[in-house]
Amino acid sequence: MTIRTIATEPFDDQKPGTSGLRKKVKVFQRPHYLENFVQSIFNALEGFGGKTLVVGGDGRYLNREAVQTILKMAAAAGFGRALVGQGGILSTPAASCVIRKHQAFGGIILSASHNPGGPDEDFGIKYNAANGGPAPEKLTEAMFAISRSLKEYRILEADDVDIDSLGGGMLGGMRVEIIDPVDDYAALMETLFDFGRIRDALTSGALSVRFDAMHAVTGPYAREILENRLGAPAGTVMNGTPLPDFGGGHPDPNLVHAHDLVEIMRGPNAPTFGGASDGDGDRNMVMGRDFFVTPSDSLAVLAANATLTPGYADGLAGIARSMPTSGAADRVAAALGIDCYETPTGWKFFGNLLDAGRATLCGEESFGTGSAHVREKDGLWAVLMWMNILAVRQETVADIVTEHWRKYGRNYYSRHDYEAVDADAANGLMDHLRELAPGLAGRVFGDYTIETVDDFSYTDPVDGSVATKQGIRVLFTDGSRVVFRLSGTGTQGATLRVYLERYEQDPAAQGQETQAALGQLIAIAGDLAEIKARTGRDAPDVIT
Ligand code: VG1
Ligand code: CO
Repeated sequence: MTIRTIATEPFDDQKPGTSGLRKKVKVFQRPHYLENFVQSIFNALEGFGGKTLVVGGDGRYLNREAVQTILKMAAAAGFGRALVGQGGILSTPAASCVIRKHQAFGGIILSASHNPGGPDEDFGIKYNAANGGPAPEKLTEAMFAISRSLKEYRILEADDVDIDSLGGGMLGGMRVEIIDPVDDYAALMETLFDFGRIRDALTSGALSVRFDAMHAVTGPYAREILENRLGAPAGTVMNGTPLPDFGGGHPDPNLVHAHDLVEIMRGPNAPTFGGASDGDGDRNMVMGRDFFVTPSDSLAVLAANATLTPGYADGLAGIARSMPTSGAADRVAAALGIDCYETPTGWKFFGNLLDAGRATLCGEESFGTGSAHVREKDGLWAVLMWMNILAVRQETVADIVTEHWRKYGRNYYSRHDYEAVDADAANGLMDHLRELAPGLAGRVFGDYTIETVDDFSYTDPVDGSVATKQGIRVLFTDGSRVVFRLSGTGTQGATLRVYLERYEQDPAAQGQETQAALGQLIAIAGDLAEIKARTGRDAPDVIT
């Protein structure tokens, strides 16, 4: 087998976003496009000779072909061993788990997460470091810089590897091991949660569950853990076979896209608990009977109840949440007397806090929750933590959450997304807000008075790195907020995200419908940013 050096031309658009490089499949299918980016990853790394690389993805269209290319390039680059999920499958949290457990140098995960899959949809690739977490910005910037002047890549000339059969073999000088994608992850979950207690609750009927894998990667994980290990009845996991196009849907667990589950949870004979996860298994949505839990509230409730689960029985070191996530968790942290960190959007900003032992639980409003057990957000982990808490407390989800509000207050919260907006219009809207910002303090809008307006910037308390322009925050005197940000994961035009939050301490006023409770703030956001005039949109595409 020979290593070939292929001459190539650089691309100028291989800049990783919030979570890796995401483009249309057709872009990744351009000659050399994938290879160039993989070589840029390797060129940005040092000292991996003879070390282990983990490779897997969410099973979407192009996953299998990309795995083959990456293996041949990893062998050419000098990796000593590759661990590959059988069939090319590894959920994002499972990849993080495997990297850590097997002390790999790093891993490449193939996914565009909750974005649709298929020949005309999205593909993505991201690099995770030895701690199992997303490459920090310094590294993704180095990859991007390299990609802009790359002149050649190296690839082993070899037959494709059989990635469907467990076992090992050599690919040039690199050993390839095909591993069960679920084993290591399921074993880790057993160390964190009381499987016996959850099994008893499921058997007695105190707890009943449906899990929607949305035709994406968590199907095999949820079947093994919920049905085989915890004894939930067959059929508990729905849409459980990963499909290259996710059955044509958006594998995004929210009230809009996880409609199969939502219908069941709102229907007659609903189970006591429902969960769903996204394309690559790192997001989660949780519901009780006819009761939706916002991701921000979920983080707060998990934090407040963490000591009921074996993995967190000794308490939490701290909590971290992304800036747009509601402040519900901050109130729990204050009550527990632990630190709460506010980071920019994207899981990569939690890595240092987790590595340094400063935070134990982390969360994002975008249906992402996780802990120090891996370095990614983890959908099934959140579902299992809820199940463990429900098995112990034996109360309904609705009762647990409304009691939480009574104790800590309720943070009414919603995100409005305007998708595939003209990029210039979206950037113009953000510039307009930046221009307005200095003159806004003290302005009164209905019941609300603006306290300050800023563009969020973050200094990492561990390594001192600084991230600027992370979202425009309009902060009101009563603690309410509106945040404006442009998405860093879209593949078409720009997506404007408007985050709205209002705090309500009075239990008598905690039962309002969310959009109604936020009505004034929604109107203020629209006026300030001139959303309709600038985007041409009357209403958001997705409200979560
Ligand atoms: C979105 C979410 C962010 C999340 C990111 C990756 O990013 O808002 O919270 O970390 O997706 O999640 P953006 O830049 O589009 O707002 V996933 O499950 O898509 O990897
Ligand atoms: Co995801």
